[in-house]
Amino acid sequence: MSVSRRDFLKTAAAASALSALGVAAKARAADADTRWVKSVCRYCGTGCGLYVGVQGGKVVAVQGDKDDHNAGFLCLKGFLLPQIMSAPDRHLHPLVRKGDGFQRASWDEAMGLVTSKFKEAMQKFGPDAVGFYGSGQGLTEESYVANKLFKAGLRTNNVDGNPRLCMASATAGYVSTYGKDEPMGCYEDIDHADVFLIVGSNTAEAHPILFRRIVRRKETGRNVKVIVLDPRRTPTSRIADLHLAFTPGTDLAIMNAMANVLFAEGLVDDAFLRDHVAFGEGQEANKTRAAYETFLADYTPRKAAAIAGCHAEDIVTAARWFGEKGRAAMSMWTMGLNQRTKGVWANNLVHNLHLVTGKIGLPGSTPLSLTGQPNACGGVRDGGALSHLLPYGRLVANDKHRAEMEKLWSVPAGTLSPKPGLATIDLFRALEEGKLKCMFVMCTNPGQSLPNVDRYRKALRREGAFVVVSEAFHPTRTSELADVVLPAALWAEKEGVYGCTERRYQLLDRAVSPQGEARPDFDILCDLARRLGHEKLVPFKTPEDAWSEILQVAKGTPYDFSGMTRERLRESHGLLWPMPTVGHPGTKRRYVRGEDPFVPADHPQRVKFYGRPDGRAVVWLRPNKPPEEVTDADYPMVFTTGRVIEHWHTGTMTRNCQELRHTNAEALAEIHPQDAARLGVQTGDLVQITSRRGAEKFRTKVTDTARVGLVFVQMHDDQRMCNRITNDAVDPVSRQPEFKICAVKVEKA
Ligand SMILES: Nc1nc2c(c(=O)[nH]1)N[C@H]1C(S)=C(S)[C@@H](COP(=O)(O)OP(=O)(O)OC[C@H]3O[C@@H](n4cnc5c(=O)[nH]c(N)nc54)[C@H](O)[C@@H]3O)O[C@H]1N2
Ligand SMILES: Nc1nc2c(c(=O)[nH]1)N[C@H]1C(S)=C(S)[C@@H](COP(=O)(O)OP(=O)(O)OC[C@H]3O[C@@H](n4cnc5c(=O)[nH]c(N)nc54)[C@H](O)[C@@H]3O)O[C@H]1N2
Ligand code: SF4
Ligand SMILES: [Mo]
Repeated sequence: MSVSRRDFLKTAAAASALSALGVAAKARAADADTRWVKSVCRYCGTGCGLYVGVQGGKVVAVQGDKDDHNAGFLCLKGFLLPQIMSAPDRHLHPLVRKGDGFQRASWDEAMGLVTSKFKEAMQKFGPDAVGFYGSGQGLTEESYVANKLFKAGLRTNNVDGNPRLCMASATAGYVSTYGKDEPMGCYEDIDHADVFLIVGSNTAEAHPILFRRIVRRKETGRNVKVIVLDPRRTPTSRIADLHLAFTPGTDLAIMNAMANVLFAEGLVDDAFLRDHVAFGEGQEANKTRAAYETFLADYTPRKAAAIAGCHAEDIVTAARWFGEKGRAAMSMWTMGLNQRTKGVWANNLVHNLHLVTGKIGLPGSTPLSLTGQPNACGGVRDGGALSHLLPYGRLVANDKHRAEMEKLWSVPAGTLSPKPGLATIDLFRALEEGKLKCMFVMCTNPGQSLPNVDRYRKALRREGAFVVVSEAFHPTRTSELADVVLPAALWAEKEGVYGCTERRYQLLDRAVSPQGEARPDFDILCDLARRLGHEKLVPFKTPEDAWSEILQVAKGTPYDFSGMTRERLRESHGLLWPMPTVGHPGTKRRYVRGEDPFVPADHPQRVKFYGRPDGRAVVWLRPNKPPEEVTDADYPMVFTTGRVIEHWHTGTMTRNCQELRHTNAEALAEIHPQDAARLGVQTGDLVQITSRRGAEKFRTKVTDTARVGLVFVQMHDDQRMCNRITNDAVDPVSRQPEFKICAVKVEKA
């Protein structure tokens, strides 16, 4: 079962070569005249520090920052960032729709039109007739201004964004288990872990530089084990000592069965359970440990294996490795858990494993949810730019929190609406129904990335709907549907803060001027605020002005990063909150005495889960439940979607790199040889995949990385769009859609 040392070294070398380019790697164009500006990678939530090389006012190169967590390494996408800056489809002038086409307009004309449409809609139909749809790729200052303008200025909570498609279940998982969002651990824990539980994460392709760090730990540590829970064989599972493959959507049974084994074999930490844990069901933390053990009795490894289509012995092995006393266990997960109608429950079940074993808050022992986008944590989750949130852990529905924000924002009491706004899918459904009249879309491409996308593409073009898109490229699958397309400055052309997976905040300095007439999203939002009469609410001249206010808004909250002044951010290579004073070193491990400033130095125990009033984290009794759509005679196969290493989401950026454009850019239907034989298709043949919602054609790739009965298609292709097929059913708590599972039929086309 365990990979031999020789095999491991071979696959590890291959994986590293694919994923990580070394410190010496610099783009060709760099030379002695190159000026280097400190920044952060534009792409994933790993948040690699880098330097942008500038010559003659142009970005010509990047190189990894040796002093940042990535130790100078970058993956291919990061390394090729310079190429996207002056791509032929860079969007450089405002455009306004004229019939089926667009006409060039001045900024004043375009913004004038936006202002009058928004004003008219609000006057006629009230504040909830408008909405903002943002992104975990915007800068913190941008998300902050949008959130403040719409919630406190326009007085609607219809502010949401693509983190709803991405991290909402992780957020709700952390909040329900610990009372507050965001991981307690850090990247450094990777260097101390003895066992990794990687569940629903293809780390090798989606977080390559973190994967490199896991590989290094496995190479250098003693008897380090990697367990991968993924229905497919992936580049990540190649380094696994145990790859547990199963029917998609059944891992809740597997994780409950792992907990069952931990209790049965005496691998739980009784003192930790007594001192730090509460038990709960539904929404209430009012159960006992005995009730939990009774609940688990139903999840024997044998029963779970029958549900999941895996081997019972593998579940037992996974539990034993995870639970072995004295060894540090670290879990990592991403969309395989979050993009599910039971996504929050799946998150709770990962936390349960750490809580029952007490493997939490120790070096190498932590549940670390990997964040997708570079600033989903910092800008949107922390900053509260979702429809139910206010900045830094505050809630729209909480009277005290609204009153606090009204005071901080100097607006009259009662300004903020107590009614949570619409979450992503509901927001687009309101557009479809004609209840939402105007939508501002910034730094995201919903016309390609939403599930059941044709439905929402129609909504975006609905008669009477007015859609503004701020975009760095045009046309995209969203901008082609818009009424106004504003040219956005891109990455190195603007300044602001990104916050990545491990609560690490970093400053991206502006390296070059925006091209054409492009403007930073920050400037666009401040201009919109002025035109809508909210210049007092949004008086900022620079992102730095907004940052000063953000420090005040975060002060005194569990996020407190008052010590992260612009100067400190500029000098540092990333700072981890909480960091309540300028002299504070930052916090690697939250909730831990001696590390977290909010745990008193004389606290009698090593951890304090202060996010909840009783200071306990909750072990939730979460039963196994099937996905929203299961296979049947008409739709006999499971359809799942995800990423490949070379491309980023809707491809607008990575398709603009020569080296990436022709690499893995076409979405293929990955089908197991047995299914291919049954369907009579071979690699290269065209198949049509149909769900209850829609259909798309793909060329086939016959591969045994697929599971029998499962089709995988990547999400990056703007021509063959997998989202015509995917399911827009959402988790009832997190409102995150089930991109990962739906039922389809596959036919030779
Ligand atoms: N190259 C690249 N990297 C990226 C991105 C990108 O676009 N390109 N995007 C970034 C973003 S925003 C995100 S959110 C992350 C996503 O990062 P990941 O979540 O790691 O990537 P995905 O490919 O979406 O899905 C991960 C795995 O979930 C598995 N899966 C499917 N169904 C199930 C299930 O029922 N249970 C379990 N346990 N697993 C299941 C799939 O087989 C797949 O291998 O990547 C980030 N990094
Ligand atoms: N089938 C399927 N669909 C999925 C997923 C999946 O796993 N499967 N994953 C979901 C997840 S996790 C995510 S995060 C979403 C991502 O979905 P999107 O956010 O829609 O995808 P991106 O391609 O990242 O879109 C970012 C857009 O912003 C533009 N842009 C780049 N920089 C700037 C800037 O500075 N300012 C402005 N204004 N624009 C800029 C880019 O050109 C691009 O069009 O997709 C979701 N959709
Ligand atoms: S791992 Fe992520 S952040 Fe790091 S270079 Fe690659 S895409 Fe950029
Ligand atoms: Mo994401």
